[in-house]
Amino acid sequence: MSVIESRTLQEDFEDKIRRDIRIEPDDWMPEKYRKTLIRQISQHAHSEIVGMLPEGNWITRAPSLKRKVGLLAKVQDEAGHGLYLYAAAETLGADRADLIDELHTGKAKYSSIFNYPTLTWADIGAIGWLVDGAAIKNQVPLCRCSYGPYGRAMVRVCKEESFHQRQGFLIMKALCDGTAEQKAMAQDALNRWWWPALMMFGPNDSASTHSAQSMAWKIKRFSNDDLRQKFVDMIAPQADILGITIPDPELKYHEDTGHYSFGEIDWEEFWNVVKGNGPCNRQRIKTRVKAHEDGAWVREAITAYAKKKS
Ligand code: FAQ
Repeated sequence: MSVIESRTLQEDFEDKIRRDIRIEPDDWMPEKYRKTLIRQISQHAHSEIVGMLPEGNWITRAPSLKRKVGLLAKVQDEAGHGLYLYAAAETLGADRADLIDELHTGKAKYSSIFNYPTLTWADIGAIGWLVDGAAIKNQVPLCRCSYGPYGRAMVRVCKEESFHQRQGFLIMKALCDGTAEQKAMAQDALNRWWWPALMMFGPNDSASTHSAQSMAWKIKRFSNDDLRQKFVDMIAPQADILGITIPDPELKYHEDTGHYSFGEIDWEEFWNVVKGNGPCNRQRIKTRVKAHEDGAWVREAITAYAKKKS
C-alpha cells in the first residue's frame, strides 16, 4: 500500500470517528484501534463468563422457587453476554480459542469484582444491585461505541442488566423489610461489596493508561472517574430507601453541585486483585478450566456435526 493510500484510509477512519459514523468489521481501521477493541471486548467477555461463578454458587440454595428462577435466568443471561462479546471480538480477527486460552493461563484480565466470595444470600442481592448497577452505568455509554458490533451487542446486554439490577434491588428490599437479622445480612453484604463495586470502573483517570486514546476513538464515552461518580450519585439515595448505610464515613451530598463526594479507594487492594491475588482468583480460574475441559465433548460434537452438514 502506498503512503498516499494509507494516509487516505487513516483520514477516512478519523473522519468517520469525528462524524459518529460507525466502524464496521470490513472497514479499514488502525491496528492499535483493532488491538484496543480486542483487549477490551475480550476482557469484557471473560468478565461475563467468570461473573457467572459467584452467583451460580447460590442457585441451589436460593430461598424460594421464585428467587431460584430469577437467579437462573440472570446467570444464563450472563453466559449469553459472554457469547455475544466473544463473537464481537471474532469480527476483529481474534480467535476465540486463543482468547479463552489467555484467560485460562492468566494472561488475560477480567473484572476484579468477580474475585470476591458470595458468603450469604444477601450477596446475591448486593451483586444485582451494585455490580449490575455499575455494569449498566459503564455499559450504557458503550452502546454508542464507535465499533458497530460492540455497540450493538451492548444494547441487548444493557436491557438485560436493567432487569438484573431490579431483581438485586428487590432482594435487598425484601431483606431490609424483614427481620433485624435479615437487615443485618443486607448491611453486611453492602459493607463487603461497596468498595469492590467502585473499583469496577478502573483506576483513577490520572492512572488510566488507555482512557485518553479510547475516548479519542469514541470507544469509551466517559472517563473511569466520571462513571464512578454517576454510580455513587445513583446508588447513595437507593441505600437511603433501603435504610442501610454505605460504609464510607466521607460520603457526603453537596446541595450546590447535586453530587456526592466519597472517600479514597484502596488501590493497593485493587491492583492486588487484578494481579491475581484476590480472595477467589485461583478458584475462579480453576473452575473455568475444569468447565472448559468437561465441555470438550460438546465442542467436538458440534464441530463434527457442522462438518457432516457442510
Ligand atoms: N478489573 O487504562 P484503564 C459485568 C485494567 S461485566 C480488572 O482504565 P480501560 C456484568 C485494564 O483492563 C464487568 N482489570 O483500562 C456482570 C487495564 O489493563 P491492560 C466488566 C481492570 O480498558 C454483572 C488496566 O487496568 N465490564 O459486570 C479493571 O480503558 C454481574 C488500566 O486500566 C467491562 O469489561 C477492573 N475493574 O478501562 C456479570 C466493560 N479496571 O488491558 C455477571 C468494558 C481496569 O492494560 C454478574 N470495559 N482494569 O492490561 C471497560 O469499560 C473498560 O475496559 C474499563 C477499564 C472501564 C473496565
